Amino acid sequence: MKTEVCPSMMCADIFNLEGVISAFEKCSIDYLHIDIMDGSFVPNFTLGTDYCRHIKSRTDIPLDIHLMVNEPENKIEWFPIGENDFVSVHAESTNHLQRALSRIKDKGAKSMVALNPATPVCMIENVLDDIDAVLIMTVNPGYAGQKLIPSTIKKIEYARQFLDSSGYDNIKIEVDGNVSFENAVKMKKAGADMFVVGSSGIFNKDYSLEKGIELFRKATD
Ligand code: S6P
Ligand code: MG
Repeated sequence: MKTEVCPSMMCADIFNLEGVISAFEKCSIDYLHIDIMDGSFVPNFTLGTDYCRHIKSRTDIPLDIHLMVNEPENKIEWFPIGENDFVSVHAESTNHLQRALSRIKDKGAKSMVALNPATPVCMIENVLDDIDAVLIMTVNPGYAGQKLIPSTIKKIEYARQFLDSSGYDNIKIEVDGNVSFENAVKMKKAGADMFVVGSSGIFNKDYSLEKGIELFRKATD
């Protein structure tokens, strides 16, 4: 599958969002990854519904909304989403995973299940018909700037094999957490398709976003 680059907007310069989005448009970025945290499912607060609305009114780049909130099934309708957008919900965040996924589909968007590093891949076994992608967290969610949990590389490999052997080779794998150029090469080899790039990837004060994206694409080609 084609490598898709999804910059993490929580790492973007909040005082220059216009410049950041223009740079991403110029580079034809695939998705804008937007982290939503509720201070309960994860120990932090980040971006919210108004932020998504503003971004959506400014650009046609599809959104990749990562919900790190409890009971996401009751919050999906708060977000401005359409057919090109992805929404991910954590398997650990709800007793009603299938309901949450079908609510995303009801809004016409693409659905994704996110798995914390300790959550096994088998959690998706009974929702394969309800998803377009699996998000393998390669750090524990909550913060940018963390170190990769090494066992997650094997987990990506396992997830790819599991999906392919179950007849779901159309389901993409996204990776999120310490997706540096070096780690991205390993993740790509293991079977990742969508890469959330943050402070260890393209948001780097040593070069521009455009340069960072160019280097990232070269590294994962
Ligand atoms: C973490 C969040 C992520 C981060 C991203 C940051 O809970 O889901 O999307 O924003 O991982 O990237 P980095 O390179 O700083 O780890
Ligand atoms: Mg994220």
